[in-house]
Amino acid sequence: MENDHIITLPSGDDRARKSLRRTWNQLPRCQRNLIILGIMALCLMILLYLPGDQIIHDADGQPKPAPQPLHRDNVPLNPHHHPNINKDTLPQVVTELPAVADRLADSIINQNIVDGDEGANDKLNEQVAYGEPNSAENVVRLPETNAAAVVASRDNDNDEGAMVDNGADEINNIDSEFVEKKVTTLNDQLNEAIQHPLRLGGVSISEHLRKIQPLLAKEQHFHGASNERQSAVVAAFKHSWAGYKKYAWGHDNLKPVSQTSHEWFGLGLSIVDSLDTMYIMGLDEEFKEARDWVEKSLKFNTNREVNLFETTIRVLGGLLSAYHLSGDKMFLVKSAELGNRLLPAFLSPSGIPFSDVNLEDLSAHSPKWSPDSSTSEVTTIQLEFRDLSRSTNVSIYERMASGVNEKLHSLDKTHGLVPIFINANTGTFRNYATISLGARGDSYYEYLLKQWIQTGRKDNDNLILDYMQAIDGVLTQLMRRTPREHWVYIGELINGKDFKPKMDHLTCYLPGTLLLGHQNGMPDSHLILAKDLMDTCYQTYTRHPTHLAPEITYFATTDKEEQDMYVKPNDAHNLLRPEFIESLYYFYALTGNRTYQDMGWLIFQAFETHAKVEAGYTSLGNVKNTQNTRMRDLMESFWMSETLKYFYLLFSDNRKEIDLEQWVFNSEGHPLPVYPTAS
Ligand code: DMJ
Repeated sequence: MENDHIITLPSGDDRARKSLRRTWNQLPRCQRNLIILGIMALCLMILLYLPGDQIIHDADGQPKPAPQPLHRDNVPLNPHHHPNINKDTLPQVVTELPAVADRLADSIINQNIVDGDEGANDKLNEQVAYGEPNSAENVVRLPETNAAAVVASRDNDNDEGAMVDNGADEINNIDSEFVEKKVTTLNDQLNEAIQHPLRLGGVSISEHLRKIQPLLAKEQHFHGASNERQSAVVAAFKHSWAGYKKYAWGHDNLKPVSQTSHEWFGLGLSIVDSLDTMYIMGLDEEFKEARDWVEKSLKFNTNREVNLFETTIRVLGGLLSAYHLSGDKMFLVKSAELGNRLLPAFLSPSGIPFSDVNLEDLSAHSPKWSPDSSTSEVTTIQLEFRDLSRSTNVSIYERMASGVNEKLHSLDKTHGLVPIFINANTGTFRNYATISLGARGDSYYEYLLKQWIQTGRKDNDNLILDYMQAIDGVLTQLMRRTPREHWVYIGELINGKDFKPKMDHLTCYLPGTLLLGHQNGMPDSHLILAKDLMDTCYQTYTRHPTHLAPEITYFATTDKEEQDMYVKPNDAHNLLRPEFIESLYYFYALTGNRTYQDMGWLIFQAFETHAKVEAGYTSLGNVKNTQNTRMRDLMESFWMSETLKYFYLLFSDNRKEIDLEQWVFNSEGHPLPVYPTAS
C-alpha cells in the first residue's frame, strides 16, 4: 500500500514508451490505419502457419502444412450412418473405436507421402466424421476444372480450331461444313444407323470421318516403364500376351493351363481390351500387331448373340480408348460400325435396352435366363456411347444412352439405391429384387459420377444428384461395422429389404470412385467411407495365406460368430479381378501416398506366386490354401485390360501419367476424354 504514495521518476523504458506514443499520435490517421492493417495481416499469416515446425515442403518446394493424423477415436458417429447404433443411447462422443483399423489407417496415412495433393491428403488426415446425409440442396458449386484441357488442346492444334469448338452437328446443333445433311428425328437417326451399320450421316464411315477431320484425336505420348515395379508389370503383361498369342490368338480368352482358347462373343476380346494398355506401356510392337488384327480380322457381322454391356465396356470402350490415345482413326471407324450394330438393343418399348444383341441380324432381346436386364448393365454403356457421339459428331448414340439416365432418374428408389433388375419392356424395376453394390448393381453408381465428370461437372445435374443420394443410401442402409474389429463393409438388401452381410470383391471399386468423387467436391463422409472400405478390402487380401482376395466375403454381425470376416468354400475363387487395384490406383493418383503402391506390390507378388503359369496367368479356385489353389484355367480379358493397367499406373513415379482431370476411365479401365460441356 505504501508504494501507492511513492512518486517514482520515469524509467528509460517509460520514456521510450511515451515518445513512441507521441510519435504514433502525430501520424496522420490514414497512415495509422494502414499500419494496423499490416500488423493484423502479419498476425493472420503467423496463425495460418503455426506451429512453425510442422511446415513441410511439397514436391514443388512450396511450403504447406503437414498432414495431421486421423484419430478416429472421439469421432462423433452420426446415427443415420450407423444403423446398428441406438440413437437414444448414443453418447455425444464415441471413444472406443477400432484398434486394428486405426493402426492400419494411421500407418497408411502417415507414411510415404511424396507429392500428394494438399486437399486429398489433408482431408485424409483430418479428424472428420461421417456427415449428414446429402440432399439436392447440398450440391455445392464445385471448383473450376481444367477438364476442358484435352479438348481445348486438341482444338488448338487444329487449323480450324474455332469451328471445331462448335463442331458437333447434331450434338451442338451447328450446321457445319463438316457434315452435309442433318438427320433430325430420333427415330430417323436410329433407323438410319441400324439399317446402314457401315455408314454415318448418310455416307461411308470413312468418308464421314474425312469430313470431320479437324475434330479427330491427336496421338498421346507415353514413356514406358520408369522403375523396377513398372518393369515387372510390363513383364507380366508380355508373358500374358505371349501365351495368348501362342494359344488363343484371335479368340476371346486364353485358357493358360490347358493352353487352349475360350470363346464368348467371337470378338477377339483379349486383343481389343488390351490395346490401350499396350499403348500406355509403350509396347509398340505388340500394339502394332494388335492394331493390324483389328483392322483386318475384327468382324462384327457374325451371327452371334453378344451382351450389350460387356461388348460396350470391353470392345467399344477398348476401341475408343485406343483411338483417343493413338489418334489412329481406323479405331474410330470400327467403333462407329460397332455402335450402329449395338443400337437395336434400344428398340424396346421403354428405351431401357435389352441385354443381348445379334450383331449380324441386328435383333435384340432379354437374356435367355430372365425377362429382365441387369440394372448395372443398362447403366454402364453411357460413357462409351456418349464418347462415340462426341468423337463422330453424330448424336444418336449419346441420345439413346442418355435416355436411360433419364428413365432411371424418374424411377422410385430406396434411398437412392436401385434393385439389380429392370425390365426393358415395362421400364420398371423388378419387385423385391436385391439391392447391391456388387454384381449387377455396382457400376450404376460408378457411372453416375463418371458421366457427370465426363460432361463437365454441371451444377445440380441429375447424375450427381442421383449419385449423392445413392451414396447417402449406402451410408444409411448398407454400411455396417463388424462387432469386434469394426471393419466397415457394404452389405446387400435381399428382396430389397433384408440386410445380408455379404460383400463381393466387385464392390472394392467403390473406395476409388468415392475418392474421385470427393476430389470433385463430394462431402467428407464419402472420403471417410472410401478410406474405411479401402482398409477392409485390403484385409480381404492379406487375411488369406495366398494374399489374394476371394470373390465374396461375409462379415460377422454379432460377436458370437468366430471371426469378423469369413469365406464360404464356393466363394473362395479369384478371377484376377481388378477392382481393388483400381481403388489403390485412385488413392495413389489422387494423394501421392506411396504406401498404396506398397500395398499393390504385395498383391502383385501374390499373383506372380500363385496365378502365373507357363502360358500366362490363371484364375484360381481357392485363395485359402497355398498348397491347394485349384487353378481354374481362364485368363479373362480384364486381366490385361484392367488389372495390369492399374498395377502399371499405380507403380508409376508420375501419378498423373493419366491425368484424372482430363480422362475418365470406363468400367473396363479404358481412359476416355473428359468433355467440358454437358452437350
Ligand atoms: C470387368 O469386366 C469390369 O470391371 C466390370 O465393370 C466388372 N467386372 C469385370 C472385372 O471384374
